[in-house]
Amino acid sequence: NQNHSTHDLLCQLKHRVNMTMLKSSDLPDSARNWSQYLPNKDIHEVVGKLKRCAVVSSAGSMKGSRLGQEIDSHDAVIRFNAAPTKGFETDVGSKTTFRLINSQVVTRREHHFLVDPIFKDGILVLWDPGQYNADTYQWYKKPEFNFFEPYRKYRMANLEQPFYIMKPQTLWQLWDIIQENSPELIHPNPVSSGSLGIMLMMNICDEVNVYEFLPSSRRTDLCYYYKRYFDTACTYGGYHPLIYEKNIIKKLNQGTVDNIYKNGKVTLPGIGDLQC
Ligand code: NCC
Repeated sequence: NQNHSTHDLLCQLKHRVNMTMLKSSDLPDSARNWSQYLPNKDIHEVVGKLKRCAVVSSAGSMKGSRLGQEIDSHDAVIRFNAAPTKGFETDVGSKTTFRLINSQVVTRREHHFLVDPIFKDGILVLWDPGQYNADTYQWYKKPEFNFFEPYRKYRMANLEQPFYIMKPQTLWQLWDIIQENSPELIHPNPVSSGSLGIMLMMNICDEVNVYEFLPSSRRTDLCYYYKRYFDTACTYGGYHPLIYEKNIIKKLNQGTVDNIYKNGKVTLPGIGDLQC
């Protein structure tokens, strides 16, 4: 029975994917020089309970969507990495409540993380992929990108802006559930920022509208709405198990197929109050 399995899947996501953020006390004392800047306050406490939230994928198919107003009508909006709003407001809106960034954004020169105004809006959440099954200590000894120093520097200069780091286990907890719900074996590469952002919003909001994660009829090889770069892997996955991530989201959609086709829009329920 379809409803039963959807409810089951939501309960799995609620109970097995830990969306509480990293705290200084999760790390050894030797990490103090940067871990002391981790927020003490739980992210849920900082944002409170939100009703309607929007997740804006960076896909090329956002271009020409004219979804900006609809996106901004939400109580909170999450965007990814260096995706801009300036100059693209008609299609992607201008509100940024959360920005989820991977550790490359913080460490690679080209992003000018410390100075680019793009990052100054909203609550920042950073993630860095550790090895599957690595505990926090192992991850801290061997992160994928060494973000500790840029994190410390950014925090020192912008202490009033909340800036969280995801626990390294969170993405693999989600990966496990994606694997269990997929018909074939998936290579254990990290899930994309998109899926992590959707999960975060489902934990915080009552309703989550996701735009152009499942591509609409505007689907295109253009990777981003903000950059001239063509690669189908951006939409269907190469490194990230994107196609499997997207299949799960499709399963959970409470909106219509027509809305996916026209707006790339999927409506997901919040799981904070879900009874399991
Ligand atoms: O591409 P990226 O993500 O920044 O996109 C954010 C999220 O939007 C969804 N997306 C994007 C493009 C597209 N055509 N379809 C989509 O559905 C995905 O869910 C994606 O996660 C990442 O996941 O962090 C990623 O980051 C980039 C890159 O590191 C950052 O943009 C910073 O430059 C990765 N690209 C590379 O490393 C070259 C990308 O693989 C995933």
